[in-house]
Amino acid sequence: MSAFPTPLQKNDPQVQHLVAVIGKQFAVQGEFVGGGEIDSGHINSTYTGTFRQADGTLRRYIFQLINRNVFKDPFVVMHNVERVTRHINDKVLRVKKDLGGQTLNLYPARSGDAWIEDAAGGVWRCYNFIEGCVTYDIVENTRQAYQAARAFGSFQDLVSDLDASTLRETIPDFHNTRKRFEHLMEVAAADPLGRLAAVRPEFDFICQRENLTSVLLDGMAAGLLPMRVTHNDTKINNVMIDAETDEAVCVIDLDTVMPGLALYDFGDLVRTATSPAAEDETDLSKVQMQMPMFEALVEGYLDSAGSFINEAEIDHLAFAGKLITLEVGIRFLTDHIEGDVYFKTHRPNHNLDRCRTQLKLVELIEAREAEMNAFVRKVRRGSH
Ligand code: ADP
Ligand code: GN1
Ligand code: MG
Repeated sequence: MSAFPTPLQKNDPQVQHLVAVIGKQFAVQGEFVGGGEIDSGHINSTYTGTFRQADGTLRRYIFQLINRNVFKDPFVVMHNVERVTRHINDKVLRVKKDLGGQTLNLYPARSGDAWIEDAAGGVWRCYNFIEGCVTYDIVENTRQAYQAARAFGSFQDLVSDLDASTLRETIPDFHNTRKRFEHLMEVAAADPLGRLAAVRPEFDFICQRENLTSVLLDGMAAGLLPMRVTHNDTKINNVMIDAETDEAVCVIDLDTVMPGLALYDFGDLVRTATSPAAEDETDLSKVQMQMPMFEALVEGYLDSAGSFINEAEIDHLAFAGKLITLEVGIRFLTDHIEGDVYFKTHRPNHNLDRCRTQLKLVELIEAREAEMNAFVRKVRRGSH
């Protein structure tokens, strides 16, 4: 029996036990042979479980514990995820007549529900494991950037006819940058752990850019930027990329799919795909805004979303990259000052380190924004 290409299995007995206990409550077939933890996301707890089928082959599944601190109502999250996965699967099936590539599917619990609740009240779900693919925390080449952007544009297209009123808001005001800014002001005023003094430069950097936080909200209020059903968490490790061909196969992490601006999705791609440095890199000289990556994102996104997004949206593509990077910088700094209550952290000052890379990237985008806008204009002219 051949091993799987990605080394996900860890021999931690606690993880093995956990996955075995959770796994048997879902309608997955076969005998449990092992489990492992995946620690790339900042929010949920994600595990993989491998099961031997009657014919001897191995099949993997994802078991995920929804973060209840972040998602106050996990059943609302499950409602949306069920709606979205069903919509996409029905549509792909109608158009392609088979599920050809791979799409994300929920496996129900043996009880018939789409989730299980553990003894501690934790809500778990089970997905098919998207095989043959990897996720990248850092993009390696422009092909991956192009593919990821095209995949998120296609995703927006796929959910464009999903009745937004049937989706619930899983995190209120998720991308309301102005409210994120105001929340930072409140947390800084309270300064519960006395951390503000040491982060004055970062705090001041953000305050100097307060005027940016309302730009897209104003565009929305003026009717220039339409609300659409969007993904809202398009960081690069939320798209599964074929390990051999670098083709984007499937968009994952659907917990924040809800009405939003297309620009939030494009902006987060810029944030996570243009720099060769890790989000928590402490050597800030490694943070870069790589123009070829930005160009590939624009091309990939316009290839799939260009037919439905409007002129005002296109005009703000580069700006959205800057804004979402600033927004996530604001969120990391807020969490640092508040005492690391939201994002998972793995070392002291982890959120502060993350904040610093974001603010550095904002600065680099500012320095090249005119060039970025010129590229967008060039592509737009070419497509007319
Ligand atoms: P979080 O909300 O914590 O970011 P994700 O849903 O993004 O959780 O999952 C974390 C990681 O687990 C992803 O970046 C990806 O590497 C892996 N993963 C999640 N779902 C799947 C899946 N269906 N198939 C394969 N890997 C997955
Ligand atoms: C979180 O879940 P994950 O790791 O894909 C966060 C995003 C942030 C991102 C920063 C629900 O994304 O909003 O942009 O971290 N997700 C949630 O890396 O808050
Ligand atoms: Mg994720």
